[in-house]
Amino acid sequence: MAGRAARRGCLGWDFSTQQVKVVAVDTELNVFYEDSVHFDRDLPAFGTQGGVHVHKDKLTVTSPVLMWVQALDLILEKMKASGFDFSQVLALSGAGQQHGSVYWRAGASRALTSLLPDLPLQQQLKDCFSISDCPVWMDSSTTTQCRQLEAAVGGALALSRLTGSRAYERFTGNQIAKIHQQNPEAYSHTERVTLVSNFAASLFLGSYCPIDYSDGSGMNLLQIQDKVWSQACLRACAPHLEEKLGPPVPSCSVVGAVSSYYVQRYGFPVGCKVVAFTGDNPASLAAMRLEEGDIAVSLGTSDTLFLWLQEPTPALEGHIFCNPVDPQHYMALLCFKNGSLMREKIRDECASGSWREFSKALRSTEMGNSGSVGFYFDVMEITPEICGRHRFNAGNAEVSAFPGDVEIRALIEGQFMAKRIHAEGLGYRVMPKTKILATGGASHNKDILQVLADVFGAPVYVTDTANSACVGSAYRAFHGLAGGTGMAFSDIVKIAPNPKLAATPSPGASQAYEALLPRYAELERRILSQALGTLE
Ligand code: XUL
Repeated sequence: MAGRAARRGCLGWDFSTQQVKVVAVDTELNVFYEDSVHFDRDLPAFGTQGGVHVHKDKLTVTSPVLMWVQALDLILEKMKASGFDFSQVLALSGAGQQHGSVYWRAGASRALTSLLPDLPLQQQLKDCFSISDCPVWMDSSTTTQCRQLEAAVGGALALSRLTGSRAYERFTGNQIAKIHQQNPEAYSHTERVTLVSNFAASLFLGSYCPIDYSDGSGMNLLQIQDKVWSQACLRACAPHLEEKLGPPVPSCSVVGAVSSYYVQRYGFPVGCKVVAFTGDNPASLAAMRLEEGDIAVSLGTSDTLFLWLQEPTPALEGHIFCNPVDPQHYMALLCFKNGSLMREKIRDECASGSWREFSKALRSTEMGNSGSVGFYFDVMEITPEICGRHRFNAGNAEVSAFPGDVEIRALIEGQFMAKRIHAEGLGYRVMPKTKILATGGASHNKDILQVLADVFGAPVYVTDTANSACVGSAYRAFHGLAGGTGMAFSDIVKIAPNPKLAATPSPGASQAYEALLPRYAELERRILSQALGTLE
């Protein structure tokens, strides 16, 4: 314990949907302490499932704000009880589930700035919120507000060009608009609206912490190019919103020092720096140490892509956020719903449920699948909005079935071609130095990763992303400590362990996919227009 207690380092927090987590990372960038408080299990009085309450309409999803406050009390007490030496903490930062919002009642600022060290936070902040159940990212009850916002700024694409995304139900501007429309009294009694990320940072600061550019990009309110609130969007959502949000700041800003509450109650050093908190996805990008031209592919239940972009072209799909580690640049997030479940289905149908057989099929078929192309969307896909299975032979004629091994390759090539095409649609370009970082269940399968390397023409590395939002936050704390904006994040994190190389493009890969990629894109357009009924 003594050895552990003496390590100097930074804390990285994650206020996620199901739990609050923390890691401590030392100056060599090794994680030396982790802890968590699980909402359902450790705070059962709030009666959440998976950290949330799904309301009767099935669309409204909220979390009690005091559960988050109490979770912070609990985790700090756990750390103290385990002998964690807070006096060695140089700086801290954190992440929050994106899009969720917290409504601070008029007068809350006073309570926040005058916290008494002998009482838990929860006791002192219990009357500080004008809305007790905060809308979170799983909420999809704001379709009306989304349409209103898009109409107010000239349509979905105009909104996307301005804010990085078309209107999405979970995005905070639409959530705020709903609260203002349905609960105007609570809204008018709100002095500050924060995201989950800067709510958590405010608890540490003992005063309101600004929203950072990166998480602020998930609100449909921030002009991502100019980094200022869009007056048109603010006006469309709710009155007096600009003063309730406060000005946004670069994600690597040092926003202040921890409140004396933490110094006196837990022994944090006086002046321990707080670096702006951000969203969990931006924090994960920092943990993976993505750089310009890199792409991270999480192969899970659904597949997610994170891209580093220099010049984004916002579209009707996907999200562009300001980059959390470099304020000049951007990141994009793309979600593909048909991920592992679809791969498992085809494995069961065509490879007797065996990954070994599945891999064998990938090895025994050729890059480009002799022209056979397939789309496999058993559930309505998000990117693009297509449903069903569609197979095409080399002559672009739709066919009803493929032999098993062709089906397997068509599925995996199709999934990765879709990722490349839609990433390119947002302005992404493969560069000579591009790395692909793969994570998630399917990243353990070398043959699947080989197809990924071939389709993108770039090497694939595997990386462990357990606790990535926390670890990325701790890295960001080191970055802020070293000067933030004036210092390259990559220089700070270069000593962190490198990901493992798993696959390099096969000879001839770029030729094989050069022609296939535009064909895939064209067939996708064909299916989409058929679905829309615009083809005779
Ligand atoms: C991203 C999103 C989720 C949450 C999960 O747009 O809604 O990934 O950030 O915590």
